[in-house]
Amino acid sequence: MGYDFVPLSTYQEYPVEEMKQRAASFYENIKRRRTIREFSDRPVPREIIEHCLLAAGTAPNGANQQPWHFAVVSNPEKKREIREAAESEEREFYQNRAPDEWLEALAPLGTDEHKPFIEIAPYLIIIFAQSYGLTPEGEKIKHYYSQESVGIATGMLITALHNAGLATLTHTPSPMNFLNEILNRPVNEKPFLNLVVGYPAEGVQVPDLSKKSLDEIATFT
Ligand code: IYR
Repeated sequence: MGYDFVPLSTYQEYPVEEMKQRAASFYENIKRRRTIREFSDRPVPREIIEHCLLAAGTAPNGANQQPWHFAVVSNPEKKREIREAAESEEREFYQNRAPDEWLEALAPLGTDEHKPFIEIAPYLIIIFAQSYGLTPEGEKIKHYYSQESVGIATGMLITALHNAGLATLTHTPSPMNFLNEILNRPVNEKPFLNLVVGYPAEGVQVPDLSKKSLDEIATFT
């Protein structure tokens, strides 16, 4: 009942010098990625989104269960519904739910409950994690490492979109269960992230922050 095993035919080795160059140039490219909070309404061809989703779908994941669903939203009416529901949760978050410590951590970013980008950006990709699977008969199938798997796929999606020349925002209104209702997703799927996708708004500014050094993030033994 297992898989057939076939020779690995897709792996590509590069000469060491080329590897060094590729590793360095990938870093030079990915370090240009910045989260933005203001988007242009310029349209983006759907084919680009499709290829980036296919890239995300290649992510390593628990038992190859591929426990994800990507709900791509471009419909203005749906975007409006999502904005309204998200802003209402965010209002509650900023006014009541968030502990002072959390608000203090967020203060340097200058975020608030207003989320106009949800309607302005050409695409929202709502990523759902399937906490369990369902057979056609409605029986539950246990999923393994679904959060980790979806996290990895999301990272690959963000990387693929950046590589294509698009900007993203990882938006996490909390709670997000309103997304199941608006997008008609089943109960075994839990919203993981709202990934806002498009071109940056003209003149957009980003916080002048820095990333930790290699010494701070890694040890070699
Ligand atoms: N979801 C809220 C709050 C928020 C939380 C974290 I952690 C951030 O890094 C950014 C925002 C919002 O989107 O405003």
